[in-house]
Amino acid sequence: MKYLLFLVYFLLILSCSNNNEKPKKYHPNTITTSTHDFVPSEINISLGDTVFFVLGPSHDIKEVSEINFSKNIPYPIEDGFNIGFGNSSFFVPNEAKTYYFICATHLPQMKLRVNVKK
Ligand SMILES: [Cu+2]
Repeated sequence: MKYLLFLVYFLLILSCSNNNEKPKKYHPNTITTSTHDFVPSEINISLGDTVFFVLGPSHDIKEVSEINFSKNIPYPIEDGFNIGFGNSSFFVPNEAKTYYFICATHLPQMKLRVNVKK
């Protein structure tokens, strides 16, 4: 009987600790950061979708033109989307096109394309 009680107690503790260790659930269209990359580095969405960003403390993100993206020039688009270091935010594209983003600190590696289709 004592053994059974111990077993029940043990299973209860185990199930509680499992609940605490569940990984954080992110929205499917979420961009995170890893070392010197956006994860994923390219995402395909539809007009009306929202892209969520969860940036690590050493990363920021700025929207740049396609030319600056390809030449690794961290010059942002005027009135473009941006998020400061380590912040979380979201972006709702208003055009069906490809949006280009960079983390200025980690160019030429850290780039992101958001492909928006109608
Ligand atoms: Cu970065």
